Amino acid sequence: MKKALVVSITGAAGQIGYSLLPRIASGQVFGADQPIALRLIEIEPGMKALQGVVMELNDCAFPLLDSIEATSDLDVGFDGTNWALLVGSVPRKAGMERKDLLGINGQIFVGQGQAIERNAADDVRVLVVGNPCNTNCLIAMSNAQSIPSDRWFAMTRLDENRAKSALAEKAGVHNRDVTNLAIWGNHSSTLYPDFENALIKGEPVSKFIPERAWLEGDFIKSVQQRGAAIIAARGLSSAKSAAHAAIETVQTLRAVTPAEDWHSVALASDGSYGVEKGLICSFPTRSKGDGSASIVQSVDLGDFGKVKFQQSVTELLEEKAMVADLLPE
Ligand code: NAX
Repeated sequence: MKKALVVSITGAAGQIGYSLLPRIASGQVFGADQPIALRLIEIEPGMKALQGVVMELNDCAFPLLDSIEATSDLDVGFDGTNWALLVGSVPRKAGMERKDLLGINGQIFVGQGQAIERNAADDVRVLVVGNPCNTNCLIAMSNAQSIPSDRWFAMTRLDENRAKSALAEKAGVHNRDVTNLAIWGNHSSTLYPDFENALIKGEPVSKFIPERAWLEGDFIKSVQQRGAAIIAARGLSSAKSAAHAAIETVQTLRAVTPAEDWHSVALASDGSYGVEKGLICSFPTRSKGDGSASIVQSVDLGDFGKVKFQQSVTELLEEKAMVADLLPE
């Protein structure tokens, strides 16, 4: 048997955690021969619900699940962690400004970044899901400076999947026929789903969907607002699709991306496309299968895409400025 891989998950008693945990424990994410040690992290008020989640995981009797640690102590939760999935955060409440949300969650990610730095395994990888995920990731990364910046990611895969599904439906093709769909920028209502470089059956999207006005208008809006549409329909925010996207993000980082395709994840900019170095921004990326990703170069965004991307990068810079006091030099 291989040594157990330590996977830490914050917000483990939440909705996304509930969908995510059985899939990790069953071997779907890290492989059918990879034992898993789960470290489930919650804040005190979530600990009782977390005990229930642990009981259910035990009742699944997963052959690959070596151990479960349920804790509100970050040093215990990130002890020896190989993969830290930072899902928990405080949701935006009525009347709360974006700046307030950034400040409240920012404090959480300072502590989590520091605890990861103190406790994680040498090969740790971190995926931030909790919103605002790009800036939360920036804060955690900035507070864990001994961990290389290429280990930190924020999730935009759900936006990629939403965009693919919307294009497939409009074009009357299967989701798998849509490839090379990159999300550029922030995971927020400014994100840019790049329909100009996406392909359907290997051909430009415009061949299947000639209505440029729909692509520039309703399509982009529907991807940007999909989270709100799910809340309106379900009364709860996206959870199953978010958990699935987190799983696909990890799987993609651990596999070689086919040379002709790419996937979206937000990662520390290396200065590509004029984005400030270190800003956690979503790009088209490929992985070599080693748990890292590199930004695909020379994608031509076109005039429309450049404007949209710039708007989202500007928002990321504004968010960064709002949390400047949480970012050590
Ligand atoms: P829930 O409110 O169901 O669960 C969140 C859990 O996090 C709660 O159990 C809470 O007690 C816990 N928590 C809060 N602060 C914590 C802390 N400091 N340490 C540990 N646990 C903490 O939310 P859920 O639906 O699971 O969503 C989780 C996060 O994912 C939210 O921030 C949400 O906005 C974000 N999302 C991000 C998406 C993305 O694409 N990046 C999409 C889905 C989702 O909206």
